[in-house]
Amino acid sequence: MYLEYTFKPKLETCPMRLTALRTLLATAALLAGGAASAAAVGIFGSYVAIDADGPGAGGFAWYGGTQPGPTTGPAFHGADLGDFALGAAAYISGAEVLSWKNGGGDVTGAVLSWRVNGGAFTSQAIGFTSDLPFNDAMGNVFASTPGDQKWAQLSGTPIDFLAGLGAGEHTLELYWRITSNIGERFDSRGGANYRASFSVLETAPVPVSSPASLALAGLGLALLAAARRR
Ligand SMILES: [Ca+2]
Repeated sequence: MYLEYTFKPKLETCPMRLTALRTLLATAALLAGGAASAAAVGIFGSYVAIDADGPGAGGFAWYGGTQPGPTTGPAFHGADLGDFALGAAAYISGAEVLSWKNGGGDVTGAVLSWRVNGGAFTSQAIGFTSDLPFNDAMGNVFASTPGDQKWAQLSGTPIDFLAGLGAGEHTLELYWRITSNIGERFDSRGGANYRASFSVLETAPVPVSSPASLALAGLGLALLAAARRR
């Protein structure tokens, strides 16, 4: 009762204090509203294209970093890019970044950074492609959120990520980032980056289902049978 008695009269008898409180609350609300509409940018989609046979006739395949969906492709992180012959070429043939912006934020560029087996990253600019509407690498359509942009013109392609590699297990590691008027924003799995593995073989891998390999297998069996008959 004592607390109630001392507290209530103070507020009721001090209109100046109430006015100050209301002003403070209004100011706080204004600041909160200002913060909500402050400049912001980010990445909501990221992809990389791998052309596994390099200059060969085979095309590229898209792998996803951040995939906004609903249609998605294979994740780059954790992917096995396959076995390659020593001296062969395999390309990073494209990359894509989907960016968003609001409140005065302005995205000024996109970048793919990659490296094999650690060491220094090589950075390639990804040039601007389109404002809304656009499709992403998986064919998803984006048409409704003002400020969304697509970046898909990867500089320096094709990038031969097998160049100079010896036989063995290797890791292709990469991340995407955007530059903006309020700094860089990364798509890098929190700094851990996206990593895919692949092998370089001493000799050319022979597809087991090819007619040539079946013929060789047949010849081997014939030789084995001939040897057993001796
Ligand atoms: Ca190719």
